[in-house]
Amino acid sequence: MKAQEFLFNSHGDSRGKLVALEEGKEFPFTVRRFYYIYDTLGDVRRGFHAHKQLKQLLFCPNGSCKLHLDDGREQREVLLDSPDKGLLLTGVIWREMYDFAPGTVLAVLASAVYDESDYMREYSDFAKYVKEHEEVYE
Ligand code: T46
Repeated sequence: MKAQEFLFNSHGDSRGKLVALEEGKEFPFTVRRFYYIYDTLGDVRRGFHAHKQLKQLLFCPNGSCKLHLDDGREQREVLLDSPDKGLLLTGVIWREMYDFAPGTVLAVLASAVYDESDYMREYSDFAKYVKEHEEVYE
């Protein structure tokens, strides 16, 4: 699966901590968009889509949430529960976000501006697309 969980380098001292995210280091694309999700409810899932081209780096600067990932072959659950944990998504991956703790902010660096035509919001469309583009996994 083209999904990678990793820890950011956190520069800590007696004043607190600082994380820097750089193109070519923490993410392999130019950032064209930044967005964040907040005021979520613990028992409300969201997402339910896959992207055709978009690459993203996700992290929670505050709070925590889980992600259900599915690339059509493998499924995985990821927990983002610390500001220094990142999740890099570079493949065609169905995602659902859930179990949001109160006060969570889910932040996303993205490789393209918003384009609804890049979304597959029906699981059947995603499954068909993955079958038709199997070479993306090779
Ligand atoms: C993703 C997950 C992690 C915009 O107008 N511009 C934007 O850049 C975005 C991201 C959304 N919107 C609009 C489209 C919808 O009317 O905001 C509304 C909520 O978006 P959506 O239902 O797609 O939100 P999520 O939480 O299901 O998914 C979002 C991102 O859309 C998606 O790229 O990977 O967060």
